[in-house]
Amino acid sequence: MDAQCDLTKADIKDSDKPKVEGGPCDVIGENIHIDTFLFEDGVCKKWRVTYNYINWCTNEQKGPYVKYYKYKDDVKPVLTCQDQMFAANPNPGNPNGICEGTVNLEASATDEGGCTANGWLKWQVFVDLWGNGTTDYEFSSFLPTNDKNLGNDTNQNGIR
Ligand SMILES: [Ca+2]
Ligand SMILES: [Ca+2]
Ligand SMILES: [Ca+2]
Repeated sequence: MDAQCDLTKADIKDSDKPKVEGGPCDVIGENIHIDTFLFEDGVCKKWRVTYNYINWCTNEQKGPYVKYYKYKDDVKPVLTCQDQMFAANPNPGNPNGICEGTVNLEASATDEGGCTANGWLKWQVFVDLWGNGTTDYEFSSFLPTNDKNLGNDTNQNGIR
């Protein structure tokens, strides 16, 4: 079942609880225990709710019954970036032509929707040199941080 970022006993509807029946005059005691599990540094959460019941008239115990609740962040990050232009200068030593430039690509993103403001954002940048439809380089937070060599294909997906 889905839940909001905090799940307390008050949030559990009676209709979600296990059905425990006693006799007409019995007194049923209910014990609810909630365990919380964090995923992705707390952006997503899961709760294990354990129910135990005792019939105070007969001392009959029922349970434990276990139900799970979850909160999943389905909200996409919002990306902010602008078109950027960079100067290129003649370089006779460049084998592909005479001009060469250095580019510094910048973009930022924010992501609401999770249960914490301190979750991580992962990123990938694909570079298509010459704009010919083939991706020539990738840069990504999924790759090892010590992978600085433009010739390496560390994740072996065919893109250096
Ligand atoms: Ca999100
Ligand atoms: Ca290309
Ligand atoms: Ca690769």
